[in-house]
Amino acid sequence: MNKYLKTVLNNIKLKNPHENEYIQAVEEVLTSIEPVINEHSEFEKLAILERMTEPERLIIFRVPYVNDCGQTIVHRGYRVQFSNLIGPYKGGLRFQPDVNQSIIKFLGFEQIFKNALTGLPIGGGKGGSDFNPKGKSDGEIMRFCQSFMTELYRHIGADVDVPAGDIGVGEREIGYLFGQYKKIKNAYEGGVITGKGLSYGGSLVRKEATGYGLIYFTEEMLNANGLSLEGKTVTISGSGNVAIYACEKAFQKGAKVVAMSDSNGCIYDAGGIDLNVIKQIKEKERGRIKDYLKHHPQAEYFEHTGEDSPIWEIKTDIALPCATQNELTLNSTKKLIANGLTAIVEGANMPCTKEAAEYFISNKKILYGPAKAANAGGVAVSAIEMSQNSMRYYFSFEEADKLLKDIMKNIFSSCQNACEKYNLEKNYTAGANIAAFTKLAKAMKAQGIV
Ligand code: NDP
Ligand code: 2IT
Repeated sequence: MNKYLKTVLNNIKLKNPHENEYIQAVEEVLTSIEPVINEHSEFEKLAILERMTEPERLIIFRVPYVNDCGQTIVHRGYRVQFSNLIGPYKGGLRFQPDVNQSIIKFLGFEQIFKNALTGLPIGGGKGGSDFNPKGKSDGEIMRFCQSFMTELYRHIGADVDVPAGDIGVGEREIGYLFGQYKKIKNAYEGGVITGKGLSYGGSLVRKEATGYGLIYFTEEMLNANGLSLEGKTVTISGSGNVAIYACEKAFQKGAKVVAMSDSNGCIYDAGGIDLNVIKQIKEKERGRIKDYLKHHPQAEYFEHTGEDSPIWEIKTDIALPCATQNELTLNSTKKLIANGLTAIVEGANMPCTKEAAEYFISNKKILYGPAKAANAGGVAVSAIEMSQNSMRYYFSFEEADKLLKDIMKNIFSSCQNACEKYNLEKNYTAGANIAAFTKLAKAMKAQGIV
C-alpha cells in the first residue's frame, strides 16, 4: 500500500482504537483509492485524507424522557457533522440500542461518499440514539423525539444540517421531530428534515426511494453484464423500509422474492413472498416476521440463533442484504456462492463483514453492488424533497420516480467509468469509492485549508 495511505490508516487505528465499524469503513475506502492517491502527490501535503476522515464535529448529548410508568429514562444522542464540502451535512437518524460513536461515525463517513455519488449538493452527516423504539407507546416515542429535538434543533437547519430517517426512525418519528423543531423555532422550515409525511412537506417516492433505487441499480448492473432481473430468485434480509420497497420493485421487475427476515429469524415462501402481509405486519402492526405463518402456513420460519443469519442459507440468484451492518459473514458468503449466487447488492449500510466483502470482490464471477452506490436512492430523494420545499412546489410520483431512476443510472455509470479508467474489472466497490473521492478531493483542494 502507498506510504501516505498506510500512515493515515495506522493513525486512524491508533486514534480510534475501539471503533471497529468506523475503522472498517475507512479501511475499505482508503485501500481502494490507491490509484488516485498515486496520481496526486500534493494530497499528502494538503492532508486531504486526514481531513476527509476527521469529522468536522461530533455532538453528543443527553436525552431524558418520561416513560408511561412515570420513570425518567436517560439516553445518549449523537450527531456527527462529517463533511459539508459539497452541501449541508445530510444523513439519517438511527434509534436502536446498539447505537454508539463508532456506528454513527462509520455511517457518517459512508454518507459523505454516497451523497457525492448522487450528484446532488449534499454533504455527509448521521445521528441517532441508543433508544429502542420497539414496544414503546406512541406517547413514549413522541416524548423521546421531542426531547431529542430540544437539543438537536440548535445544530441543524436547511442550509446547515438536514437529518432524516434510518433504522428505527420512520415517518412517525420524523413527524414528532419536525413538530418539535417547528414549535421551538416558530417557523415552518420544511427543508430542515426529510422523510416528512405527504400532508406537511414530504416528497412522493421518498418512502419507496431506497428500495426502488436499489433495484434500479441492480437492474443497471445486471444489464451491463448481459443479465436481467426477470425470472430471478431474490432473498432480502430485513423487513423494514428498505427491504419492503426493494421487494415491491423486484416483483414489478419480474423477479421472485422468496425470503425476508427480521432480527429474530427469516421466512421462506417458495411460491413468492406475499408483500401485503409483510406490510400489514411491519408497517401497521409493528409485529414480528414469524406472524407471516399465521397468514401463510405453507411458508417456513427459521429462527436466527447463531452468528450467521439463516436467510443466507437459502438458495438464491440475487441476495439483497437490507437489515444492518456486518449482517453477512464470510461463512454466509461461501454458502451463498456454493448455492449459485449471481449478484449481491447492498441495501443496508456496510452489511458485509470485511472478510465477506473481500471474498465477494475477489470472486470475479459474482456481481457486487456496494451500499454507498446501490442504496443512495433514499438520500437522493431526500435531496429532491429539500428542492421541493425550497420551490414550494411538488413533483408527481412519476416525476420523482423518473429523477430517482436517472440518478441510480448515473451512479452505476460513475462506478463503471472509474472501473474502466483504472482497470478495476468489475470491482464496483473501488469504482464507487474512486468516483466519490475524486469529486470530494477536488472540492477540498479548491476550498483551501479549513
Ligand atoms: P427499519 O428500521 O425500517 O428496518 C430495519 C430492519 O432490519 C428490520 O427488519 C430489523 O429487524 C432489521 N434489523 C435491524 N437490526 C438487525 C440486526 N442486528 N440483525 C438482524 N436484523 C436487523 O430500517 P431501514 O429499512 O430504514 O434500514 C435498513 C438498513 O438500510 C440500515 O442499514 C440503514 O442504515 C440502511 N439505509 C436506510 C435508508 C433509508 O432511507 N431508510 C437509506 C439507505 C440505507 P427488527 O425489527 O427485528 O429489528
Ligand atoms: O443511509 C442513508 O442514506 C439514509 N438513512 C438516508 C439519509 C437521508 O438523509 O435521507
